[in-house]
Amino acid sequence: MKLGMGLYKHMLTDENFQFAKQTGCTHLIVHLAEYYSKDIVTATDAVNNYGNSKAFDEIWELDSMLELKARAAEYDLEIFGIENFSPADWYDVLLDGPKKYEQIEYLKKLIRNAGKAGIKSFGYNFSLAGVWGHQKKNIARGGAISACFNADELDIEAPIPNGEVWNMTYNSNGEGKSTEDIGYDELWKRLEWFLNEILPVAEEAGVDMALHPDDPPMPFLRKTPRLVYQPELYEKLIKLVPSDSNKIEFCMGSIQEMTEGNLYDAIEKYASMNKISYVHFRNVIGKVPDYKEVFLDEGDIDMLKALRLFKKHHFEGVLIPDHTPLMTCDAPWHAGMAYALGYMKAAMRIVQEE
Ligand SMILES: [Mn+2]
Repeated sequence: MKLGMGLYKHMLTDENFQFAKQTGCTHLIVHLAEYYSKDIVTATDAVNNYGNSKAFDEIWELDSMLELKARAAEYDLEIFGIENFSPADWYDVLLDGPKKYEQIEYLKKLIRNAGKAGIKSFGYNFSLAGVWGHQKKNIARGGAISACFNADELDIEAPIPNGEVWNMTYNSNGEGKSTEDIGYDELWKRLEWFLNEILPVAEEAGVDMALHPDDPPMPFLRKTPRLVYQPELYEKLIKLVPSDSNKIEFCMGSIQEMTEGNLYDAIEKYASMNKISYVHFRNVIGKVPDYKEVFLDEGDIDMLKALRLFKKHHFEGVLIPDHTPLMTCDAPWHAGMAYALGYMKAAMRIVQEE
């Protein structure tokens, strides 16, 4: 088990690498897609999304990845993974649109670049509605600002406008394929096509393709189906296209929010199959359709019990805090992260010494 931190694109600074080192991290998961730059805890609804997505950003070039890797190495940090494609680079793969053939070739290039840069994991979220419908409220302990979801407080059937997918805008003229009238089977078929294309490249590059579960794990959102909204649906993913590179970005928060199954059983099952690439170590109170993201030590999950199961199955990947509540001070995000990472470091030591 390795301790890591996730950093969004605008946070890939020497100062934050130093901060990661100071909190005891040895690894990083980096985001190269552009989102959360104005507001880390972002409320989205039918009117507000995560903003415009930029295609073919040069940050995805091999030289940029190597430069990032070298800068992180100056602080003894290894970049374990990249999290998420930019919607502008793969919207027609998700939408089965006319550009999917050229877009998949570009995605293959990005996976090869990651492999050449020694980056072992690529987290992705195969979703039409994406991470959507969170509200920003003072709901964590002591009134800390955090994300929450309550299906009764928003229009979960609000359709996705054309030109948007994955909760971002890829074409501000409103042109693009509709997301309506797509069934579960059709979305799984699109995922299967994507995996058949990308997994041989990922295997050769030595990169895990790690699927994040649906966040929020609703079966249907904005009139679109969702793929992994119950823990057992990961088994469907694994069987869909068998490959050593077909893996899971195991988000404990999202899995705990699911209505069926049990988080601890899911760790036992998928860790024993060696299918977990890296972990979002996050805690929550409640399940869909009503939950809130909270501090690691105030949620429904017994985080030490979970860690013991990762240890039991010899999990060797990275654990990162995912999101944390923002703490009331001059550096709300950094304080929240430092709190989470200190907790994780101590908990990992306790479990590893048992
Ligand atoms: Mn997550």
